Formats: sequence, C-alpha cells, structure tokens
Amino acid sequence: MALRWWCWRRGCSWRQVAGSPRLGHPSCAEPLGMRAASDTRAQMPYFSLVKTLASAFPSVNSISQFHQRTPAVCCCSQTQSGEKYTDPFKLAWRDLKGLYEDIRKELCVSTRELKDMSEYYFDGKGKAYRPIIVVLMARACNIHHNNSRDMQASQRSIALIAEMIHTASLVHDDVIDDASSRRGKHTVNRIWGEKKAVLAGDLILSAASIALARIGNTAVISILTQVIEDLVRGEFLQLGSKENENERFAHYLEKTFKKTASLIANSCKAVSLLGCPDPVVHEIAYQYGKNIGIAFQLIDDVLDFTSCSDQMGKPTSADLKLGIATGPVLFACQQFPEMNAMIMRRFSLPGDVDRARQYVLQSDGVQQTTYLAQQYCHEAVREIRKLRPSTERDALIQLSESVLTRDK
Ligand code: GRG
Repeated sequence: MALRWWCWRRGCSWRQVAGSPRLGHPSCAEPLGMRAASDTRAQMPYFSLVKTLASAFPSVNSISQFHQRTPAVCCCSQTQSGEKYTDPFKLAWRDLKGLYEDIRKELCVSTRELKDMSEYYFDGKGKAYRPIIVVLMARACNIHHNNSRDMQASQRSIALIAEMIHTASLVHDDVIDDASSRRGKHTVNRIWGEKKAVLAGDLILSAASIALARIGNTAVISILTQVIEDLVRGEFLQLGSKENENERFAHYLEKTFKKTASLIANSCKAVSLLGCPDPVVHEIAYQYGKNIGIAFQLIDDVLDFTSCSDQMGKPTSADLKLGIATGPVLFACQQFPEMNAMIMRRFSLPGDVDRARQYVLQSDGVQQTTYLAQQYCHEAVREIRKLRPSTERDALIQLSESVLTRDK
C-alpha cells in the first residue's frame, strides 16, 4: 500500500503529502513511550524530549499523548478555531498597499549595482507573512485599547522594518548556505557573488535601522535590536550540533525561536507598545508572535521533507544536505536510534542524506512535528483570544490555521 498521509486544509479541501508514513504502520501504532522504554539507547533522548515538551505545554504530560493523538488530528475535517472566516491577507493588505515601493524608497542608494541587489527580493514574490501579522496585531491592539481601527504610521513602519530585517537575513543566510535558488529565482550570491551579497544584506539591515531610529521610541528600538542579536545567535546555534542527545531538542527549539520566531514576536510586541500602554497586552502580542513563529518554522522544516522544489521555489531536503537535523529528524531518531551517528556527523557520508530522509519518511517524524506545530498554534490562539473581539483578532486566529496548512 502506498504511504499516505492526509491533512486537513483550509476550506475543507485535502492535501496529500507524498511519501509520508502510512497510518497503522507498526512504527506508528506503537506508542513512542513503550518503544523508548524497551530500548535503552532511546531512553535518554525520550525523557529529555518529554521534559522539553512538557515545559512548553504543561497540559500535555506525555510524549505518547503526542504520538497517539497525531493521526486523529491530521485526519480531522473540522475547522479548529470555529471563528467566522476572515481572509487575513485581504484584511491586512488594506494597510500594506505600496509596501514594496515604500521599502524601495528606504533603500535609497546611488550606486546602480548595490541598488539592484538590495531591491532584488522586494519584488512582491515573498509571502509577506511578517508584515501581515504585524498589521493585524497593530489593529487588534488598537481596537482592544481604544476601539480605534486606524493604524499609526509608526506601526506601519514596523511592518516594513520586519520585512526588511527578514530579507536581510535571507540574503546572508543564502551566503552561509551557499544557496543558489530562493522564491523560484537565483539568489543574490549566485548572481553577484558572496562578497557583494553580504554587503547587500548589510545595506538592507542598515536601512531598516535608520527607519527604526526615525520612529524615535527607545523601547521599540531595543526590542527590534534584540531581534538582530537573536538572528545571529540562532544562525550560530545552527552551525553546531549537540553531542548530548538529551540537549538536542532544546537546542533545536532555541534555534527555532531565535532564527524565526523572535522577529515575529518582537515585531508584534513593538506595535502593541506603540498602540497601547498596557504591559499585559504587550505580553499577549509577544506570546502570539512567538508561538506562531515557532509553528511557522516547524512547518517549514516539515515542508523540507514533504514538498517538491518547484512548490517551495528552493531545493528540498536542503536541511539534511546542510547537515542540519530538524524536528522530523529528531522525532524519527526516537524510533530509529541508528540515526544518531548520522546526526553527529551532520549527514556527511555518501548516502547519509538519502538514508536519513527514508528513515524520516518511514517514521512518524513528520506527523509529530506537525502536531507540535499545532500545539504552538493552539497556544498562539489561546493568547490572542485574551484581546477584545475584533475582525483583526479573528484574522490572527485564522492565520494560525493557514500556518499549519500552508504548502509553501
Ligand atoms: C541579522 C541580517 C542578519 C543576518 C544574520 C543569516 C542570519 C543571521 C539569520 C538567518 C535567519 C533566517 C534566514 C531564517 C529563515 C527563517 C525562514 C523560515 C525563512 C523563510 O520565510 P518565508 O517562508 O520566506 O516567509 P518568504 O520567501 O515568503 O519571505
């Protein structure tokens, strides 16, 4: 029987993720807890994983709970939020018209080549997830505070700055990874070379810093500067592997927060601060951004195994090829401890990448990671529901579902 896994998709359509593990496969049916207990090599990582996950989700008290509930969750056909459907993209776009033109204005460069390079990704081909979340969060907080649906100019600037920091980090990331395609086109480093690409990333980052300084709010400056530090630390964490299996999952979640979620969390916090003086609201905004950001990256890691290159606009299995063990691999390793050696040598021997990929697809690593992402999304929804009801708040809830069902 072909290996199949069906996932609920927005609007009750269904997505088949090719090559995913079959339900009812012995490795899926057996609770991970039982297998871990019977395999001494698997015991330590298992308990460490439970500890990490338990601290993230106090209401989930065993990894076997994660495991057993996964198929049911993946096969559900009900909308999870139950909210009235609001297209977050359409709703936010009202305030984002001219986003890329405005970013290009920030990048005022006289040198032609530097201008072309730094403007290269601001072509409207990105998903603009970050600006969309930022705009919706700004409006949800403003409504919560004083029932105003209008967004302040400074809050809109944060949406631009978030997209610019994100893009600068992509340009640098592609240099580090020696990547040759992104969003279906050649990378900056592939076209102009590494040295110039680093400078283009720097230029975008400096333009973002100037726009940030112009807002003139020191608290906001310090919040978004923290993001830059986190991005660098996250990227640095990714360069290393933890020898101690017990620390691997915590290391992975920390890297995930720093590399991806910090930008979303802190941008949400910044707009909440600009719109509302209540620290409780700032924390809600931060927690929503943090949880949705981690979920977003977990799904990105899943898509690296389940999507095709054409869909992603960049090569898949890219993480394994770079020696990086993400969620699906770490979960698969609980079932196939022989993967440990491959993780430690960063999949560097001939055949390692293919074998690791097969292990992942035979395990329930994809479902476990998806389930974990779902838990983070639930947490994001739990937080945002604390705000006063609004169309924008519902759109943020809706967005958490589209993070889980996205296919690129
Ligand atoms: C501080 C500029 C700077 C860089 C230094 C290289 C680096 C440190 C950090 C890299 C962080 C990075 C590239 C994270 C990737 C996060 C991620 C999931 C990117 C994909 O986001 P999407 O899918 O991409 O939203 P699009 O193409 O739609 O914008």
